[in-house]
Amino acid sequence: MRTVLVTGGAGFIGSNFVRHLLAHTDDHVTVLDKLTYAGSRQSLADLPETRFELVVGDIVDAHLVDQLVGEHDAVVHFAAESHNDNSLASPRSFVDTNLVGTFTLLEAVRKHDVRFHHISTDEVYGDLDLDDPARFTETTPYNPSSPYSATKAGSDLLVAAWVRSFGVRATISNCSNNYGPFQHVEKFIPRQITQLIDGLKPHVYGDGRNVRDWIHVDDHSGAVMTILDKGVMGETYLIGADGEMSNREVVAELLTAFGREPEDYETVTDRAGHDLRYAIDSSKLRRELGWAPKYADFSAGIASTIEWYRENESWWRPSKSATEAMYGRQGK
Ligand code: NAD
Ligand code: TDX
Repeated sequence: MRTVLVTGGAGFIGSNFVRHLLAHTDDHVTVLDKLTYAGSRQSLADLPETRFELVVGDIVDAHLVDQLVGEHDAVVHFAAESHNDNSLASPRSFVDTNLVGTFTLLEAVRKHDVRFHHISTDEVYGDLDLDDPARFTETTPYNPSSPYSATKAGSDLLVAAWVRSFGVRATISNCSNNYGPFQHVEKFIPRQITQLIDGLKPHVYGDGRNVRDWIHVDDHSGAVMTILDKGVMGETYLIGADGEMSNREVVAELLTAFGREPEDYETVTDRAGHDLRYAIDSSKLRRELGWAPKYADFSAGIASTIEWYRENESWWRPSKSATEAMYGRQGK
């Protein structure tokens, strides 16, 4: 039986990944999570105690990290400050968690020679023009825009340096925008779904032409499991499901699903430095490791996500008013 330490496992993607791993392997999982505003015990509440444990702690805590890493066969590192808007308002915790936290984990996996998989984002590559035929690949130069993406880019470079300099057994994946259950209401799709459940209007930044490349979170989990099992040490894999859509198109899809007019949204203050377009070419992962996404139909994935938010109001309601108050102060 393999033992896996999952950092940030009480967050959106981490909790979905833990559920995916428990369903598809015999692994025992330990989650290390600080339970910031973005982490929730409730997201892990239904998991079997015999195969799963939650340790509440900080990835910057070198003593705790060293002890936990030494007790596991592999580490999958999701923990991060993840929201671009927060990184513009208050970047300090992004440097602490995303850079110093990743450094702390790397020192522990180096000491104990433990397999490490680092979760990152397509935002490290900057953005593309709307009419650019190019998509990001593993060789696209790094060019991050926001404090969030700069700290993620820095964390990727730390991993690459620890591989080359110290022979750490690590892989990196850079994924596009995820959607699905258990995503915090600060993020685009859950914010708009919960606005619509409350009978309010979606809020679209700027002119809404910005494009994101959407992937269902369960497809991200499957890709990470594939890389953990079959990935080549030192390699980077891009994860994406050919899901490019403008923010206006996504909002129209949500409004239609609620029986509202597709243009019935408010335009609000744009995000500073707002990246225009992300697009992933995931052919390396598909060709070399045989991965393929399962959620081909965005409308079906959105319908089941809306259903989840309707049925799990007790999960998101406590965060909704504080999140909207924060956006209100920013004119968003
Ligand atoms: P999230 O904000 O929902 O969850 C982050 C989790 O990390 C939370 O449970 C939080 O409590 C925990 N955490 C934060 N600081 C910590 C610390 N110092 N020590 C321990 N735990 C800490 O984020 P998410 O959207 O699930 O993203 C997870 C990872 O995936 C991040 O590394 C992010 O950069 C990456 N990613 C996200 C997306 C996306 O669309 N959301 C896309 C690509 C990559
Ligand atoms: O209310 C909103 N209105 C709006 O138009 C919000 C919250 C967002 N937006 C726009 C901004 C982006 O163009 O929607 C798009 C998506 O926004 P976010 O959900 O904040 O995601 P993004 O900034 O694209 O980053 C996400 O994908 C990459 C994750 O939050 C990151 O963690 C990941 O690395």
